[in-house]
Amino acid sequence: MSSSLHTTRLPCGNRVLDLSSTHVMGILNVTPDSFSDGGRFKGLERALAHARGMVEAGANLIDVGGESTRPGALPVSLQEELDRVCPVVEAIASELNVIISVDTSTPEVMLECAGLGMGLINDVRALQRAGALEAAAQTDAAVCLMHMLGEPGDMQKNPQYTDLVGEVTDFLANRMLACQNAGIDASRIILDPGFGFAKTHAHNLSLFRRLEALDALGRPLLVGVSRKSIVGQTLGKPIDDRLAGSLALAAMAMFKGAKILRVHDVAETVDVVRMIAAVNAAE
Ligand code: YH5
Repeated sequence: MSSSLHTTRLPCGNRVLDLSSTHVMGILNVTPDSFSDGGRFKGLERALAHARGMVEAGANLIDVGGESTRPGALPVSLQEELDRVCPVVEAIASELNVIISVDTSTPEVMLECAGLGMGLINDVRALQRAGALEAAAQTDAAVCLMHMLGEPGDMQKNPQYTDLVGEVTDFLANRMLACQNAGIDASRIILDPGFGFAKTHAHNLSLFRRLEALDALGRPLLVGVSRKSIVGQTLGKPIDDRLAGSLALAAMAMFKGAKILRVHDVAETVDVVRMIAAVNAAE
């Protein structure tokens, strides 16, 4: 297990995340496919029930996302993203004891959700959209900066690196600097190599193998590999058959020092985390 130099508490709005242990972040999609039938109210009820289940299963964070980052997904208007995400954030904040992460690149969504109980801004574009740094700086939420090149629509066309780990590290270091220049203290930041974002299968595997190299940046790491193609391409299995592969990577990520695991299968991943923690705590 790698040692951590960073401090052990991450301020997340009105909550604090203790970084001396590893946490599970449950994924809550609020994209149209997730409320295709039944309309908005049914969608909200269903989202809340899903969030409730994940918290009962041991998730300490819920990641609410209203914009699909799937290649080929249609862009979402500001109003649509607000309409999808805000009611869910508000409902979770009023009912559940959990840190609410919002998967967004949109400054207006960041500002609106900050007032509704958001504790973490999870931006796959690392606050590169116009106004995003300034918006995040106006909140007291933590910020997850993720590595990606290009946009979700074109990122997988032909990703190339001469020094993958070096380039991911430099990108994240530069975004941390941009944050600090905008008034976002490093103590609020967590980092993510962005598995599946502008990376081939070989890139994903070698980046995962060398995850510890990102410790040089001095900030806690979030890892999101649940059900992703890193598992699917290795095992040749469809999305619904990727649980065991995802759990193997969750265990490895924890060993490599990751502090937050972003996953679909919360109960199973929490078992992995608890089991490893028990062995690590033994005499
Ligand atoms: C991430 O890694 N990922 S959305 C394809 C899949 C399964 C899952 C083909 N948001 C991340 O979860 N935020 C997403 O099967 C994220 N880190 C952070 N911080 C993509 C996703 C997925 C894609």
